Amino acid sequence: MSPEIQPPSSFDDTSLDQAFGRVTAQAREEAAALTDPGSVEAFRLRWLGRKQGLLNDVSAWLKAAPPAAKKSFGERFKTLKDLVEGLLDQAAGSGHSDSALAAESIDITLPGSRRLTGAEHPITRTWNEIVSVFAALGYSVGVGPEVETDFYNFESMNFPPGHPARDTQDTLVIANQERRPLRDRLLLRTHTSPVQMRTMESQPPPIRIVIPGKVHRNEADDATHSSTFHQVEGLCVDTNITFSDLKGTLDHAMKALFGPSVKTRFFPSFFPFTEPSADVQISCIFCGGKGCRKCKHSGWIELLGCGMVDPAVFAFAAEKQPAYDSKRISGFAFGMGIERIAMMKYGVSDIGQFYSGDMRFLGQFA
Ligand code: FA5
Repeated sequence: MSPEIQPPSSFDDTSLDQAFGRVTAQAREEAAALTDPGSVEAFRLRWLGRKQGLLNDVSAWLKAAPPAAKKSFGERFKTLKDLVEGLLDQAAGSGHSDSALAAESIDITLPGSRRLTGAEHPITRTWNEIVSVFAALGYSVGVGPEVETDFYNFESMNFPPGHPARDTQDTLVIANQERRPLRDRLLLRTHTSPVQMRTMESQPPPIRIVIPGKVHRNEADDATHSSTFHQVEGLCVDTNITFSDLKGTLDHAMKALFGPSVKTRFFPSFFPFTEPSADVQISCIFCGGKGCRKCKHSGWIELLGCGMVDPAVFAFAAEKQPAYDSKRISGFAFGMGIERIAMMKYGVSDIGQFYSGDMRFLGQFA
């Protein structure tokens, strides 16, 4: 028996009241000092613990009680036990006061808060559509760094140092690199084409890969140009790849993206890394080729660049992967602007809207 719990000197009402009064006062005093969950748990064990709780000691007094006193003892014991349990509930915070309950109440008549459904940004959606057209043709997907070396962005793509073709793709250059050799200097990539070289250096032919990504150019923003935009590059290298394969692949891709009635035509062009090179035009999807304001009354819209991989590019790849021998293999590459394609698909007339974050614009794609 705990020394703190003094049994009644006898079992008459006065002695019982005194004994239970002492225990009750002690329980109240201890409960008032409870501050944290640890002390509340200690209080529970001390008073209500199954084997050594103080209430067990109190109930043990009953053994010595004469039969006539058992009823009044039992009533006092029950009152004490209810009190200890009540004190414990209050200390544990389960006994909510009316004001606490009122503060937590919910007005179920108020309208609920609506969670808007998210949607893919139109650039992301177009990016995924283009990639899935090529994935269905067996192309895998590659990535490369946005901060690129001069070597991968220009030199290995057959833009020699000082070549005027570099002027067509001016960009931001990372500062304080004058001590480095030109080929190692870092810049923001101007196109996704450097990933052609990174891919070829890392694996021998055959290759069928599309490379979506962000690119940067030193260009004034206008309705159709942005200094940051997105491209999808494509590269296919194998034995006997011909210009017909290139035409067939891109004709299929344009039909998959814009509908089966779209026609394509290839115009001679120039890129340092392809020979021959071409610009691909599609029949105007707005007027069906009749001529309208959108196609400047030509019936055609220029959409992407392409060509057969230049042997000079294969020569750079062969430094690390000798299998890129232009006498034995050939390939084609293409690069398209995602924004231009999204503008066509969704009838967007100002490229800046894609980056505006304007929910009135973006909400149309939800
Ligand atoms: C290139 O960037 C070549 N690397 C593409 C290529 C790859 C050709 C492989 C041959 C083989 P070009 O500079 O034309 O090419 O850009 C390709 C596409 O990017 C353009 O057709 C256009 O759709 C888009 N584009 C170019 N500049 C911008 C710009 N400032 N804002 C938005 N889109 C642009």
